Amino acid sequence: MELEQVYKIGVGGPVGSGKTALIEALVPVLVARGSRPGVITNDIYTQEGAEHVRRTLAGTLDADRVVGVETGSCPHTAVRDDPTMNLAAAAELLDRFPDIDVLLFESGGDNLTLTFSPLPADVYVFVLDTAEGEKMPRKRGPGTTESDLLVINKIDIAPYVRTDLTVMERDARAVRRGGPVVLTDCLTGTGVTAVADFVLEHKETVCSPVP
Ligand SMILES: Nc1nc2c(ncn2[C@@H]2O[C@H](COP(=O)(O)OP(=O)(O)OP(=O)(O)O)[C@@H](O)[C@H]2O)c(=O)[nH]1
Ligand SMILES: [Mg+2]
Repeated sequence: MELEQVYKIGVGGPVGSGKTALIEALVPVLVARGSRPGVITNDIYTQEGAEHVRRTLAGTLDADRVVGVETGSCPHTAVRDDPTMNLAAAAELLDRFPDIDVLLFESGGDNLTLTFSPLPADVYVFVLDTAEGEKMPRKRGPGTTESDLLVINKIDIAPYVRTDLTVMERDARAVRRGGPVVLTDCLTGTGVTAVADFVLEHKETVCSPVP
């Protein structure tokens, strides 16, 4: 399949919020629903994300369908300002596995300002987590307000980090003016079905042929 025809999911968010964990929880659901995914991770100097995904998804996703991009600079630039490295990695992955119909791009973890270039993302999922504090949505970074879907992850540890989940969710919905928000625990899979529902519904809109 050509890159233009493949449904592309961009996953961004602050360092350690659970982007990799979300992909690792989401891919088995997508596979169970008939998708044939490939994964591209971004880290500054390493393949940490890709190696983690390969280990966790062993038995579900062929390790060769996971590619690590080493951005060498601020990871934002590689998915927003100049996505050339990601597009090249995707084209090479599709050459090897032409059956891939969904590509997940994980941005390197950074801050609240990330947005994705539309080239590697037909749908943009931004991941916050409860340990960052319940004020995070109120800071209104573009990732929080402009993403297609906001995920608030690590709901399991909210009580231990004194985050009031009700407040965090309420503020997230308010700054997104009603835009979708899903609460997850990506280690147990809570909420991940709702993320899969959202991205697959979105796919129908994005990938339906122009009349
Ligand atoms: N308790 C809990 N821990 C989580 C959850 N999701 C991820 N973690 C843990 O949080 C840490 C960071 O998760 P990652 O998935 O690596 O986060 P990331 O956003 O990909 O990190 P970077 O790519 O380095 O920015 C790991 O130790 C995960 O096991 C969750 O829902 N609950
Ligand atoms: Mg990661």
